[in-house]
Amino acid sequence: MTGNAVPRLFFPVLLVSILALSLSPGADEAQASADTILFVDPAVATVNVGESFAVNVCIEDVVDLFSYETKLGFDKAVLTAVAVEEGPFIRDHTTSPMGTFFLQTIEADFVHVGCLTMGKYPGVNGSGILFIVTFNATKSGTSSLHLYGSILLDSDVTPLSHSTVDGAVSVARLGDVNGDGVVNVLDLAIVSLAYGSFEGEPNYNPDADINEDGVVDMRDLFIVARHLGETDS
Ligand SMILES: [Ca+2]
Ligand SMILES: [Ca+2]
Repeated sequence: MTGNAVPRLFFPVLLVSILALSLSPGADEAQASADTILFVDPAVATVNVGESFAVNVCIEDVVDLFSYETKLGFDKAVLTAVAVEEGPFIRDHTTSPMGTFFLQTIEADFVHVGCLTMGKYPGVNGSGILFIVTFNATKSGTSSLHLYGSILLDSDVTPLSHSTVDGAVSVARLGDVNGDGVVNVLDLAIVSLAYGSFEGEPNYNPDADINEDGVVDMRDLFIVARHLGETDS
């Protein structure tokens, strides 16, 4: 009925499997792939309140990636996760005719993602996109996009060593020139002080040039006016 049923069952099973593997002989021979990086792309995103945007979670320089699991945390005061979809890295490159089994849960402040190659087939080498998360920006502020609890497995079901690099998102309210969370006469005044100025001139203010076309004019004033009264609180 809901998409949550399978993943909720799956993750404990995966954890038990990994626990069992870690107790079995030879499981501590983790392959040293010091250069493998799990990272968020883009590293820094800037969006406006009300916009949705997507980030990729990517892998770099991996050898024999068979399956993985990770969480991606975010600030629920600023962002809401709305969708998670599988990326092409394993899905499009695995030699398994059964492909992959991809699963995800969306929680208030993190997404939990797992992917299995189905059957006994080699893992995938190289770099690419593991999955894509779509967010809605709900309020102005900043949020880290924090990768944690990540486990990468090779085709012997041995954990692969790797590092992680988080991303960050800055959410602005369009028209909130001074960034105080409300669009009001203060923001209009900042635009009017720079009104008529071109980039490079002394009274040009890049914050007031909201559409970033190199001049502060009626277009910028209209953007503020259109959002007048909007507030984070
Ligand atoms: Ca303001
Ligand atoms: Ca402008």
